[in-house]
Amino acid sequence: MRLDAPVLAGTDKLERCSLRRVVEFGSGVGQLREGFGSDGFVSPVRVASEVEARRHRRALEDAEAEVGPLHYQYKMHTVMTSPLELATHPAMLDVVEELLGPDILLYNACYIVKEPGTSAHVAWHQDLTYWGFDSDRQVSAWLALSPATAESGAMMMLPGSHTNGRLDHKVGTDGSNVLDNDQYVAGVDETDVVLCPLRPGEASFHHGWTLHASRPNASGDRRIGLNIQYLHPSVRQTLHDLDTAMLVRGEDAYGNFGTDVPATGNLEPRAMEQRAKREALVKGTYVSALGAT
Ligand SMILES: O=C(O)CCC(=O)C(=O)O
Repeated sequence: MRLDAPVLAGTDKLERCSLRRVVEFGSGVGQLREGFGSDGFVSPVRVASEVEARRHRRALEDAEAEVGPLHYQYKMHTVMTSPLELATHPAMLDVVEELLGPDILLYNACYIVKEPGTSAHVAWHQDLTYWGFDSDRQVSAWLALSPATAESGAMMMLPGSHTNGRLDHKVGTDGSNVLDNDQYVAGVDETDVVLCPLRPGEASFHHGWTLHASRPNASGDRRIGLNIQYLHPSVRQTLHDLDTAMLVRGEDAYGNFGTDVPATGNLEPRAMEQRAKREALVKGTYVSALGAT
């Protein structure tokens, strides 16, 4: 495993850090906006109950039993009703509305699964570096479907890093970095890192320039999250004219994206074929967007 950054002092420090910034939805939307504006993320926010989260985990695992691993596959909300339901959950959209405004496009929903006892990890990176968008009116959500803890490799965020804009990314050759091009930001100072532990059904929300990463899963359970990206409709794709999204709240006065079709069933072959085509297009453009060394 290569993380290209100093080793953290220990999980105690991480857990203490995380307690400084507990935000419960309902404690005041101003607080959400304020935390997001100053830190570049808010966490944890309860979006679904643990019972609901268990049901959604089962939906994923039933699908995996049918078609194999679904880790890091794009636009899963176009082929399965469970991620669509979560990505359009009113509690989820209420938070996104506070952060992005009343008009919301759903761009992507993608499971990120770190199996127990593997070296899979996520290196320090910024999301917006490689999506090709012309603006940062975007929010990333990460909804836990199993416990995300210090042991299982919960996400770590660097508060305030979103104010520095785009940082240089390198492209590595480490197969255990979950990211598509093994991209990473080198030499991140982890002194002020905040761990974002989540119970099933809780979510974190981060800005596209926020530096974030996660360690391997050393627990006995799978660490499963649904990663969801939302955009303001004014955002434009600069790499090509073929990108798609789905209006999930408010209005789209811009028409910058083609339309993703929401899943009406599970793993329906035509929808799966379309999803695979979209994924090939998106992933094919990332390398040029990355402009990494
Ligand atoms: O799943 C992880 O640990 C990292 C996810 C991530 O990079 C993201 O949600 O943007």
